[in-house]
Amino acid sequence: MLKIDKETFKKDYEEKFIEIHGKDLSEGTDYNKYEALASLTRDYVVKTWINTNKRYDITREKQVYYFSMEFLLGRLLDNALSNLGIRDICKEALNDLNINLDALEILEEDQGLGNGGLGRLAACFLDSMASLNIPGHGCGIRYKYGFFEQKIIDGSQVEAPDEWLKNGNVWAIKKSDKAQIVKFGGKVDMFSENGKIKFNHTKYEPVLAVPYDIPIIGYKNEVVNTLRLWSAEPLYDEFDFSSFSRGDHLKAIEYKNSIEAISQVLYPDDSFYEGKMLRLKQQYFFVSAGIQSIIRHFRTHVGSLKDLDERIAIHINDTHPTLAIPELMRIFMDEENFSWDEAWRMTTNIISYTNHTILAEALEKWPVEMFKSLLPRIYMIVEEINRRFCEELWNKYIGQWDKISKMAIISDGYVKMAHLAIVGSHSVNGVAKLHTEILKKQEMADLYYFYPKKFNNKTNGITHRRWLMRANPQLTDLLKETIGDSFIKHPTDMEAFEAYAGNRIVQERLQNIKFSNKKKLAEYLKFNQGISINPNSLFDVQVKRIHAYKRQVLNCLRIMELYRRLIENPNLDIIPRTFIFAGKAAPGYYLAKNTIELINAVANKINNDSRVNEKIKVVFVPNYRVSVAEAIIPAADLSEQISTTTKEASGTSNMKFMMNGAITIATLDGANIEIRDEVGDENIVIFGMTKKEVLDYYHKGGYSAWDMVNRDYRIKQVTEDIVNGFYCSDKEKFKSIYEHLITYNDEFFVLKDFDSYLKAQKRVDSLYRDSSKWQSMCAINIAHSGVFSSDRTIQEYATGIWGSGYLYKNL
Ligand code: 26W
Repeated sequence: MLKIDKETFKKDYEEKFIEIHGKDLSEGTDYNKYEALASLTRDYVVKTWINTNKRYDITREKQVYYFSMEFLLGRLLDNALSNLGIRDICKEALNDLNINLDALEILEEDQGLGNGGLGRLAACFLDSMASLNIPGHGCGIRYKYGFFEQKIIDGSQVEAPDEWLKNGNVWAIKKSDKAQIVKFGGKVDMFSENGKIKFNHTKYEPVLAVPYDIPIIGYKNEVVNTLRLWSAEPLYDEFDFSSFSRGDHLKAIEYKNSIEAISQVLYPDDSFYEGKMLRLKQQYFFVSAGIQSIIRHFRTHVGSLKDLDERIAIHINDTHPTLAIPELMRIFMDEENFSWDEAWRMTTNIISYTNHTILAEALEKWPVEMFKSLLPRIYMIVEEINRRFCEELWNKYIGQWDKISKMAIISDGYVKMAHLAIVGSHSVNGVAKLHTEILKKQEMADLYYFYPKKFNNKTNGITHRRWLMRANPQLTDLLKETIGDSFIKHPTDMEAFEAYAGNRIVQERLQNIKFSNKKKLAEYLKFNQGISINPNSLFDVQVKRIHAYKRQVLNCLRIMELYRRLIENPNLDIIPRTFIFAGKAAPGYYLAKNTIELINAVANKINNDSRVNEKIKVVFVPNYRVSVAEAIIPAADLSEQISTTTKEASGTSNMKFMMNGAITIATLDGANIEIRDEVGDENIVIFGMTKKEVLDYYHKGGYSAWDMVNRDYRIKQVTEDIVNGFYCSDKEKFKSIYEHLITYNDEFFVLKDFDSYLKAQKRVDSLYRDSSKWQSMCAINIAHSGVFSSDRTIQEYATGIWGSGYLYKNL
């Protein structure tokens, strides 16, 4: 922990301000003040950062590298101050200077280099690794434009670029001396040297990969790990200009643009794969740069690469960084002269892989021709991995050609990345129990039976430091007052809070804390959207990416049904509710964008109908991101986790809501099942189809959306309301939603689950009426949320997969 007193801090801050702005503090804008504070905080971090790295070099403990296309960090200032243990001193010091720390913190742009769950998980994992003294670092891409900014204009999503770097970024330090060269295209010739086959790669396009390092600060433990993000720059020295006429500077500019494009944008597709060459280029770009820099580091600090697999572990976050496997093979063989067998042994020992989705449309497979032309040497290696793997398969499954071609890495003209990831790693994990079961028994069954020992489960988690301690300081204080502060280091100690579930004073405190968070959110929405909501109503929240399988449409349909009932009977006795939605749709995903339009049209109609306004309101909060989640989640009473059973690999917002004392209404999908197991059936509201019912329909058919419409007048009414002009004079407007439900037979069983969902919502109403009962349920949820801290998850990865984190602790 950093030791600093208030006066020193004040002096440092004032000096820093003058140094970077060249003017007096009194002349500064709030943003100037934020910049000075962030910059000073970074200075404080740097010393510990250097020391951590030195220590790692001395102790030589195993280093973990978490490779991910996405890191959704959010804001960093508060996190840095809290983890350094100087936030209180800083707050007081700034107060003396008439500066409000909270007001400065919200000026920081979110670092939003991720789409959703997978990217945020990577960020939580970095936080946990640093806080648990695990030498674990991130490796990814420094996109110039992060995930797009969502604006809602006339009820529709409009995308604007996220220019998160426009005011610079104090956290990242550019390390030009650690730049690497990544080679694309060209040709590869084989030749023989001293009886060994060698490869000569020529006429390639060189790209300079320049790292920007971001400190990842452990919680009050003197550990600062590194997130290294790579940026693409042209490399004129190496470029072969001979084919251009002299002075053809247009070509040079074209070259520059094409290189810079590599780290320009984050693909805004979540769970939907498109075979875009640029994405494959991004993948190889950061993987190759990352691995080269790791190897270079070990060459300089350790010398020999022999037994590198005992010194490092590389984890690949979904298949996106799978090229790490052939890239390691290439370096071991072509540059370090290891034999195939030795290179393969080390590579598979080093690599481990997490699968995050079973949606078929999300599984990456690259056309062979594209792969080969972009990465000729890497393709040769993948081909050889595939050849050897198929040979093993032939020996085991004699004559079963269909099975073998289904399992192969290369088949039907594609390279299947999940297969490569499974064959080339020692561990394959799913992210919740059900998901892992489905991976093993359904999606990857053949590969599972071939490699049963590789497969394992690691249920996701979230960092309680950000999602509880930062997002909900009042609840944190209540926990400290009641059960002490051991839960900060040992989050499962929160279980002790269960003893207070029946305590009336604690129940009242919980209610007050929730009310205060709701009031804050209401003020935020009033300020940003000009909408008034009632903090005394039940806040019913669904915030996540907009996707058909997550079923925002189901949520919307039941609001439409309730609205119909309220019009018919304005005295209907219901708990007043505010329905809150937020989430981005992939720009090319028409149905998802249409869903946003439907929600906004429903909101528009309901919010302007004075007959029902005292009872219901609908809000769509634009531009959902980490900082918005931090404002919404602690204010939620009800957490909507209503995906079609089997489709949500885990979910992580479900855990964030639970930790903040919301009650979950959920299908038995993803980690909802484990939440149910933790809190018991009486403290969660479960509804919907079972896994077996869903799988049976998918395999055997027999489901009819029309039957649902004909059997249930409410379903008939709400589906008609989508297209009869009730919400929008343009009857065609929501046609795609209607067709998805009816014409295309409701792929995600929205109508099938409708009745059960309505009944569950009714149960929510009656539970909420008994305030004491409700608060005790909230307390039990909070008490059991500790196992969903990413500290638990990371401990499981460290001991079960990476074999890391021992050495330092035993010193
Ligand atoms: C190639 C396009 C693409 C992009 C992103 C395919 C797949 C993805 C991700 C794997 C999607 C994703 O974020 N999955 C989510 O991962 C979370 C963390 O494990 C889970 O909690 C969510 O259930 C899962 O949808």
